[in-house]
Amino acid sequence: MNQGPKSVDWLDATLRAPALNQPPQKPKTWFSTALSTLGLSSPQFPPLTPFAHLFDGLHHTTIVLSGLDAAGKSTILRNHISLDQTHAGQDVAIRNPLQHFPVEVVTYPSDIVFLTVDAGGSAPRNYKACERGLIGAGDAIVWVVDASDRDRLVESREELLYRFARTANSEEKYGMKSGIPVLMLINKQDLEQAMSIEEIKQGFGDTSAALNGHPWTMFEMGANPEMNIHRAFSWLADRLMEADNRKGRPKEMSEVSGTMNTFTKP
Ligand SMILES: Nc1nc2c(ncn2[C@@H]2O[C@H](COP(=O)(O)OP(=O)(O)OP(=O)(O)O)[C@@H](O)[C@H]2O)c(=O)[nH]1
Ligand SMILES: [Mg+2]
Repeated sequence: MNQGPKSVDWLDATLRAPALNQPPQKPKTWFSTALSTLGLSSPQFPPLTPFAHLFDGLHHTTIVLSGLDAAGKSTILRNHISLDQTHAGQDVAIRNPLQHFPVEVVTYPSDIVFLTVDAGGSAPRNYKACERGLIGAGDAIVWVVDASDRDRLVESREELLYRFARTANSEEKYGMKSGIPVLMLINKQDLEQAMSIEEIKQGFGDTSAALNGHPWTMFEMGANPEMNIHRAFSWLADRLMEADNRKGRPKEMSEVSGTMNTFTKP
């Protein structure tokens, strides 16, 4: 979003610091500068994908993909978000903003950062503290749910609500920025044992109270994951754009506009 440096500057800086799995960039020489001025050197970023174009107009935004382990966060990052169209995830950087808990990060040229954070219920206490720091850096949360994992649906719901219960009841707010959009992605629907969207909705129950004040929606990946993930992230990009616009307007107007709760079936 167009708001310049954030209050969590130390975290922001490390998320954008050189990645653990990538060699440091060579310093620029007069020759390489001259080549790039002439457009003859290879660009630092590959061309944007249709997915990446969904975020045109946004800058300096951090989107956190969270959810239980094995929900499919890394796969979504590599297959849909990454600019590497071979799906090899060449631009997926491993960063270590909080020490001991490396996260995967994809960064677009306009400084839109996507990162994956595990939300395992059995995670050690110090992991939870680190995760809180990462969620606090987010301008949006994407909560990934494994539709084939019937046994852990309730756990996924509880973990999501746990983070938002803090939002409602405490000043600390799980470190989360207020009113950020929440996109629930129902993944792995290609698997035979996957639950139907109706079962998922039932399992999650009424989350409206916990997510009060946050624009949120639930999207299924369905038979055409590519198309549906575009629709889902297009919803998210629109909400982020709206938030940017609201920040630019006088306070009274942003208060009138409020937030909406939707339950979208694409
Ligand atoms: N059938 C199917 N398998 C998937 C899908 N998405 C992910 N998987 C598989 O599920 C497993 C876990 O996926 P990951 O992307 O590693 O999950 P994750 O959420 O990053 O897991 P952690 O890093 O452990 O938190 C892998 O074997 C993936 O290949 C999907 O849409 N359909
Ligand atoms: Mg992963």
